[in-house]
Amino acid sequence: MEQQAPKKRIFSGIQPTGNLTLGNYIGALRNFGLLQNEYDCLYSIVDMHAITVRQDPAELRKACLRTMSIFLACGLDPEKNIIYFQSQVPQHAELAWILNCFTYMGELNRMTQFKDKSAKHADNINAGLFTYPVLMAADILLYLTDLVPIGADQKQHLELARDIALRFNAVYGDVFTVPEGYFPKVGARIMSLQDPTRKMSKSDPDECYIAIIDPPDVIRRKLRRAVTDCEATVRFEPETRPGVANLMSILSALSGKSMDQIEADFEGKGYGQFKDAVADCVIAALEPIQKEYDRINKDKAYLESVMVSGRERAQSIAYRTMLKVRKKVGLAALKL
Ligand code: ATP
Ligand code: LTN
Repeated sequence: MEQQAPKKRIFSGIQPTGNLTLGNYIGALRNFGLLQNEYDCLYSIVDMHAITVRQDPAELRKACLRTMSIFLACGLDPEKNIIYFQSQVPQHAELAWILNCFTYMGELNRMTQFKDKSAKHADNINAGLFTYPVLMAADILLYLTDLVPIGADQKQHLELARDIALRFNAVYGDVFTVPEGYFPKVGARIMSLQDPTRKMSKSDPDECYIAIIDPPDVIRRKLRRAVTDCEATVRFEPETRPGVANLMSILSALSGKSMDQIEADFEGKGYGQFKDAVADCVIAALEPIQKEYDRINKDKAYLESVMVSGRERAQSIAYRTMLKVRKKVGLAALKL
């Protein structure tokens, strides 16, 4: 009998900070569900990354469960995918330390997310914020990941993870798989509704983003107030008219329509009609997810069972990789 080739592995992570946004959905989460039949997937709620900025402990715990509920509400099947909390698999921290010793200060200094976040949190520029990309590299490399579905903002971090893997492999032989990125064709970078030159981020003020669990009237209000320009024509000109281009990207990503089609549909129509159409489309796309979310987020016993099984399955892969890494590097053997 012909043997089936093993499935390729996917890994991605989302921080449990605040409420997940439409940007997280279009840029990352939506693709997770599309990949679950073809690949062997791990999706992690990266709570250790979240504490690189100060978090309220009770709120962080709730946000972790909310994030897991959203993963499930978006259609991720916990049998097919390993869904788990990063901090419950200690090998992430262990590998991050080792990879720190294979990463240069100069590389970390170039990371634009570090620059942005240190400007945002000037009173707390901690070492964890600086080495954040190394923990992300550890997340990915720990599972010998082939493919990483992410938004465009994470491209630089993924490049670094690849460089670290190649550097490690050059010294110790083929230990890590060198991962590739998987980016959506449209919507890899959804922009803030209030400042369309910056990415939509869940840690920005509320009116800048649409949360996946925002009620329909809030979604409509936020979109009506989204910053555009005074041209009043629906044309895709991202350089000069980023606000309208962003709304068109949202519409295109969710409806599957091309930019040309959208331009034609709104020929001679004003921004009011256009924004309402975007709102209709967003509300319709999020409605089934919100319904599922309300049901799942109440079911704490179910969430607990997903958490335990995810943790165990992730740990068993992580443990095997670490045995190999520790041996290669020359660390003391673990006696079990
Ligand atoms: P924070 O504001 O707390 O830093 P965030 O909104 O940037 O968070 P993350 O948890 O860091 O969200 O990102 C999760 C995933 O969502 C990543 O793959 C990231 O690339 C993607 N993503 C985040 N924001 C956007 C966006 N505006 N457009 C497209 N993809 C995005
Ligand atoms: N750094 C990412 C979140 C993240 C991640 C990962 C994404 C942490 N570890 C591993 C993909 C793979 C972010 O800030 N969006």
